[in-house]
Amino acid sequence: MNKLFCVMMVAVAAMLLAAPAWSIPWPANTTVTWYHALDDSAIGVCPAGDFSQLDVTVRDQDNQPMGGYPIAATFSNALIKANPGGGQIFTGIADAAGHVRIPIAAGVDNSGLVAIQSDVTVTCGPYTIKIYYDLFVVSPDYDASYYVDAADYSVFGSHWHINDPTGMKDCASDFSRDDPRVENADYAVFISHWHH
Ligand SMILES: [Ca+2]
Ligand SMILES: [Ca+2]
Repeated sequence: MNKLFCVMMVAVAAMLLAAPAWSIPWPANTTVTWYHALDDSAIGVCPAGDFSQLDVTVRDQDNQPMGGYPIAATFSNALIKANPGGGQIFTGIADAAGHVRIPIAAGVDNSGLVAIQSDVTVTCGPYTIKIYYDLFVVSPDYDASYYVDAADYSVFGSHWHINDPTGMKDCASDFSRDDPRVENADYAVFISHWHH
């Protein structure tokens, strides 16, 4: 082994020893929750992004916040349409504390009585940190026109006083979920998003 090679190997070893460990999102130190979910199985989305929002605090293996990292929520169901653009990916950047709250500004192209379902994959850069399966997703913007107006009101009216179709909290207009019927509490939620 020649002398130059030995010197290079020593230099490389020194660099590796000095290099900081990669920071990766650590499941036990990272939290992913829904802010203003309807319940454990359902979220609501609105073109203005002020219905359910994804709340993420990402910390690494040393419990240090991963500030500045891109966070993304990708929905599997193409009937969910982001405002603007119509895609299914919603993004944010973690702040210095590793936290970001991502508005899901979207409509859902579904005028039917039964709510659609979607998987939601949450990533931090290249790392998947959470997957929600078969989440119910409802919206007062039933035609994904990115505006809640009379056309949407007529769909809501067509669901009025109907029970959840299968008794599994899956009606597309059951926004409040305290009562399985579409009733006053659901109307109050719908109208709070009027002209959004
Ligand atoms: Ca609409
Ligand atoms: Ca209800």
